[in-house]
Amino acid sequence: MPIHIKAGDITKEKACAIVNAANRSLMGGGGVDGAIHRAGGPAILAACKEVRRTQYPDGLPTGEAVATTAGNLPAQYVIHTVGPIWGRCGDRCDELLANAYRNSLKVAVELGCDSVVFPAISTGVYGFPADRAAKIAYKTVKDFLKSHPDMDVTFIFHSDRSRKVFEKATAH
Ligand code: AR6
Repeated sequence: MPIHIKAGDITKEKACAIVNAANRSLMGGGGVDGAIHRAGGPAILAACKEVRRTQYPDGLPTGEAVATTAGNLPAQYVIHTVGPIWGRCGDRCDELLANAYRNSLKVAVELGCDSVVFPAISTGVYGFPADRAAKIAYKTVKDFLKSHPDMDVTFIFHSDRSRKVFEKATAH
């Protein structure tokens, strides 16, 4: 099963789709969201505004996912998803994080993509414990790939330290 784990900058990835850890507004922000909008240029924000106008006037619900152009990025698409905010997700934190991964993969399939790169959704500004998030992310992707064995998934981490946390939590 093609699951890759690496450290690096998601904006440099040439996959069919990269996933953005966005917020409900889809209007950009800090962290990986800020990096994607900066590197991809204004076409991404324009597409997000269109998504808000036509599909999600109240914002993208937590755990859902939607695709836009990747603008100037080497990827073809950005799949925006919203992870749960640790401390505000009650007893649904794990389920909502799993939804964010699963729904992103479903969107990738709809786009006809065979490669997707994920950042560590919710583990930055949103404060989800990294080791707990790693277990959920890995299990959700592994389960999804059972029915989509040709999909190539990469988990990318901004540092070697966070890559190692993921590897330890998932016993790689
Ligand atoms: N490439 C790969 N990973 C990155 C990059 C990058 N260029 N930049 C950061 N990370 P975060 P969240 C890692 O905070 O917790 C934004 O303001 C980072 O080290 O980006 O889901 C949004 O607009 C961390 O491990 O996302 C939302 O408001 C991981 O990406 C909010 O933050 C996720 O951290 C979302 O918070």
